[in-house]
Amino acid sequence: MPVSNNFVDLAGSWQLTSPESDHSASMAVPGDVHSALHAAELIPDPYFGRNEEVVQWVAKQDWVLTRSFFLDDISGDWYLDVDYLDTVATVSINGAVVLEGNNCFQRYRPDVSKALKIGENTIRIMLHSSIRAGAALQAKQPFYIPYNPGNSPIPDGNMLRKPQCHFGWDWNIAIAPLGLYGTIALKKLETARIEHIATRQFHNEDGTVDLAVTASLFAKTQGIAQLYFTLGEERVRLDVGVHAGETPVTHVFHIEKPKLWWPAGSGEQALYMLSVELPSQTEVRRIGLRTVELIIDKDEPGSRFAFKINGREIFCRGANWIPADALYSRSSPDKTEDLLQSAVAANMNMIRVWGGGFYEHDWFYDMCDRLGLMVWQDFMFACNLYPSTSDFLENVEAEVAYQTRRLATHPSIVLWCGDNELVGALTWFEESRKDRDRYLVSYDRLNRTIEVAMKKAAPDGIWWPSSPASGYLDFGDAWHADGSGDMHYWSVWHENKSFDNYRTVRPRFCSEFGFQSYTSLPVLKTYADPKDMNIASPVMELHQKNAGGNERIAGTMFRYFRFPKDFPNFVYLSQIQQGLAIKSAVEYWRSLKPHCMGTIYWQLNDTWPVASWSSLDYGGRWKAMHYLVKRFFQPVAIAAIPSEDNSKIRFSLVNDTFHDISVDLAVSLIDMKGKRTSLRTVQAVCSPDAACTALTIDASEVPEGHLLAWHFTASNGMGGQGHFVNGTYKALELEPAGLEVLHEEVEGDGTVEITVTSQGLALFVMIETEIEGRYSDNAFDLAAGESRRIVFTPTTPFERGKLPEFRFYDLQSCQSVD
Ligand code: BMA
Repeated sequence: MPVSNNFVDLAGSWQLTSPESDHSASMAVPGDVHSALHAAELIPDPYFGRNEEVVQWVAKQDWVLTRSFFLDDISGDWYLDVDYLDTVATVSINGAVVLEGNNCFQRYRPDVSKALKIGENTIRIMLHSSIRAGAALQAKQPFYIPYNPGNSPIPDGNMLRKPQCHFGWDWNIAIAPLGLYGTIALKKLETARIEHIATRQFHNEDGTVDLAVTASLFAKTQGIAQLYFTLGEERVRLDVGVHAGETPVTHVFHIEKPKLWWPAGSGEQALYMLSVELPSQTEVRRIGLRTVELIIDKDEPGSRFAFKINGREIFCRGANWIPADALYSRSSPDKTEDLLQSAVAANMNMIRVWGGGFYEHDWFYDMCDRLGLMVWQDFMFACNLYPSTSDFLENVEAEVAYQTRRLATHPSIVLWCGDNELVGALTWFEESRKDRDRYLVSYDRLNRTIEVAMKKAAPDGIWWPSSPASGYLDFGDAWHADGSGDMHYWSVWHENKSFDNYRTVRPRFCSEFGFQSYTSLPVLKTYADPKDMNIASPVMELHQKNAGGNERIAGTMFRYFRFPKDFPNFVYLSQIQQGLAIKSAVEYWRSLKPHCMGTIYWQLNDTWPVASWSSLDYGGRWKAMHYLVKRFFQPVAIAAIPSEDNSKIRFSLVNDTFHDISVDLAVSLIDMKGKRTSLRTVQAVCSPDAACTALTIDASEVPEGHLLAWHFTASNGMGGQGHFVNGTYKALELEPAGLEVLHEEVEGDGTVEITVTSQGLALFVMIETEIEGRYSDNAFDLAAGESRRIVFTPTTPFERGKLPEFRFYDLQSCQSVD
């Protein structure tokens, strides 16, 4: 336990007990109760089999956390510093209540001086059952506030300021976790403490930047605090007179030759180290100098929706982020960094921190700053209706003020968005359909509270009312109207439309659209026994949280493919199908640039092993789709896009770079034996930051029994290949590919080189092994006689001489029983 004369870190081992059952275990804090009970073997692994059902009792009762600590000096003022306390909690020290917490998204700093004593002290946190607390709050509402049972099988989560997906979601386990996921420390208040740091950037006409840094100092009484501001080499000391309450102190740094921060793929991620110090406290922030604008100028179909960074419009390529794990104790900065790196490795430059999870930890945004991932930051409200009573709104106001101030210095955050889908939710419940006025006014009170608090805390931040939203004070259907704002386009998945249907809309910015797949076989094996490996087994159904999801996956397969021969191939094909769905959308929408300026698919990651819309498995493996994402998000990309009547095929060339690009494109035909015949070669030029048509061909040029294929190289070194089937894959009389595989362990670096050669046509060749790691490419095509050398880099190097077993899938063998 790190102790100094002004600081006691209370993280570490606590005792967990329940006043309602005689369970007792030790719990690592920060951590969650379920993980502690599992570690103590009091509950089975909640993620395995049908254990979700077995552990339901945990959240139905209260839990108590206790520990002791020693103090030999209690002079002066002491406060408890707590954040990520989940959620309705009573904290007492030596029997005296010091805090009643009710918001997992607030930081609490109660004065505890009077509760302390010299010698041994005891701190106790009573975590009240969220299920009971939610029900009690619902009963007190002046009118019923509906929540979405389709997402949340555990009721009344909308009453509580904690991650909404804790109550279940259409991809999450429903176990209502509880615990403490952040800091818990006792600190002595010496003269003053730094409460917040805010920065404002002024980018001057002459190219210089003024960075105004404001530190808010909190004090209990008058005094003089020695404050240092340091930016790079420049360090200034200010002796500041503080008074009781908060005293803001500002220093302006003038930066003569600023290095700008850019999103990944558009330039460097230059970061300046800023520190603000008091003798007893040092706060460090990494500052990226950049300007952000959201362009929403009116135009013919409605209005634009484009992010401009440092004066340049940037097409946003990305995915939605949900919490890294359903249980906090199973997450770690390393695991999260791996997921975010996978986003960047797949050519993303933006993630959306979706409103049903957490405001993530500081280190999460530090990673985004470093990696160049722009963050669309939702406030944490999703898919429910919410109270608008004054106590609720006051709580929200404090939360928004705190979170905005905590996060606003991060260059990665480019947008603050009020919520996820709260406007649409007004149409989902009988109560709000019957009395839309009441619920819309209630919504507006909440939304307005968030907006005002956000703008006060970060006057330069960009506010967007909701996702999706057609515009400011526009409560229209942003699911189907594509003229303005951001769109959530779910007709293909939730309304069972064909993949072509993505080409019937022209979004300005699509911030959600998705298609499900099964999680990869090695991950399935972590929760299912061999007997459960059947798409309709109870275990598979429990690990599918979207009603009808398994049917949708299988039903879509019937439409496009011949049915796979066994369960592993069903899993494989579900991932190829998912990739093709999202590829259809992204390729078309990117080709509409600058009409469309962003595609953020649903969803990057998983919180536990489950069938879902994610492109990364729980644990971080790349599903087949993620390899496709890397290709269709490449800054310079070519796509074959059929016309509405399928009579023409247009090769669109997208250029997200700031330079002219010329591309050599070779288009060929491939027959079912894999024989390639050249059809056309063209050179096309695309101006900076644009999309154009490189070539259009008549569909009649592709004879029956042939695929259209192409490869290209671009003047900036990028390149790629692809194929296009005019019709469905199931109509193709594919012949066995005759794959030959050679693998070699590479001396020294722990990687494996795999060379795959095909005698015939092989589509979507996918390599898989039980060992975690990344392939240099996967889900690729081979024509007859072609080879590919793939490098497999295991996450942890395996023992020399013990090559793992690799499995190979391809479309033909997946569908044929021979
Ligand atoms: C969107 C999201 C989530 C959900 C997803 C899939 O609307 O905002 O609520 O998980 O759809 O249904």
